[in-house]
Amino acid sequence: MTAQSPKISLTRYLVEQQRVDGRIPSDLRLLLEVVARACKSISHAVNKGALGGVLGTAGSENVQGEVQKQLDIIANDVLIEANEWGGHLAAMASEEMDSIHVVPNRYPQGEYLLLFDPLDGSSNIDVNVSIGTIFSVLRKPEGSAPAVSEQDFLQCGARQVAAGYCVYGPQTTLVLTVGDGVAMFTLDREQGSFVLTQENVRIPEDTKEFAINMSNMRHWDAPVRRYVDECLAGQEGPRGKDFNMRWVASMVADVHRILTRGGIFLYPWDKREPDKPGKLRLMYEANPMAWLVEQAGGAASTGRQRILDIEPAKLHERVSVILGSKNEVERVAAYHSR
Ligand code: P6P
Repeated sequence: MTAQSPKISLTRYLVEQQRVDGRIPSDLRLLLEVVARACKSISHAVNKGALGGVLGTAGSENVQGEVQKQLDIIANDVLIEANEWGGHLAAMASEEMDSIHVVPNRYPQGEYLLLFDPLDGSSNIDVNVSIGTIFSVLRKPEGSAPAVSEQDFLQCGARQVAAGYCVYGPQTTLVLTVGDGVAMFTLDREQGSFVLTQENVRIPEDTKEFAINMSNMRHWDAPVRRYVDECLAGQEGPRGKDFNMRWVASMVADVHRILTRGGIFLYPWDKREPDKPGKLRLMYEANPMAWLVEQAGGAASTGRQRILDIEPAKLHERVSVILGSKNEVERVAAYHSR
């Protein structure tokens, strides 16, 4: 993409993609454009920071038992309100809501199900570090009852029809896949629209950069411990090369870096809460990120299975996440199989 080439808006990109292979029916195009507009509103609220009186906690907890930030709730409300009226959705599910939100009877219902983490990385909001919105789109299952239910959402990640995130950082960038590669759109604040800035995103199969919260090292399982120890051993160790480490503690920021320059991200199961398979949520964090990474030539595993193959049992279930540069993810998976 050169500076002289015409600016391709998100709308034009979606229309032209629809012409190519019919992958984006008009209702799905409307859904994606509405989500993008909601992300613009969220970006505006986030960018105000202290000036908008929106920092700090809301004095409540979400279904995960986590303290909610004011912006968590604002972002959730923006996405709900933006997506209710369009007739493209049957229901929505959010990290910030215990149960699904069915489109009210005063609006027509559509065939799509939208899941989202409205503002991932909340712990970074008050310290001005990049955060983001993550979303996943499923179809309401064929032959399901007219009344949409939570059961309709329990589909493996391989059945997503669209997935993406919007990162609120130095730029506000929307990253999207509908199953034909990954495209990135940067918000042009002068025009107020998302403009295509990269397509056919590819993750290098090898990397020298890993992302993990090192403070949990004593709690990790042996395969993860072995992998990280070998990275830390560097040139003189079994990997024969030095590694760099990053940990933003905002999945959207870490994944955006990996999509941009490669790397491996690990948030594995650990002994702190042995009954939980991991910290991150399958339906609206791991699945959309796993599809984006695979669509960019990377891999996404729990260490023992492909994330997109997991058949969910609960809407808010958690999962161990190892994703990024294909050869590194496969190495960690191999250590789990020994
Ligand atoms: P920790 C943010 O709360 C999040 O869900 C992800 O965005 C991030 O990767 C992870 O948790 C950070 O967790 O334990 O390092 O604070």
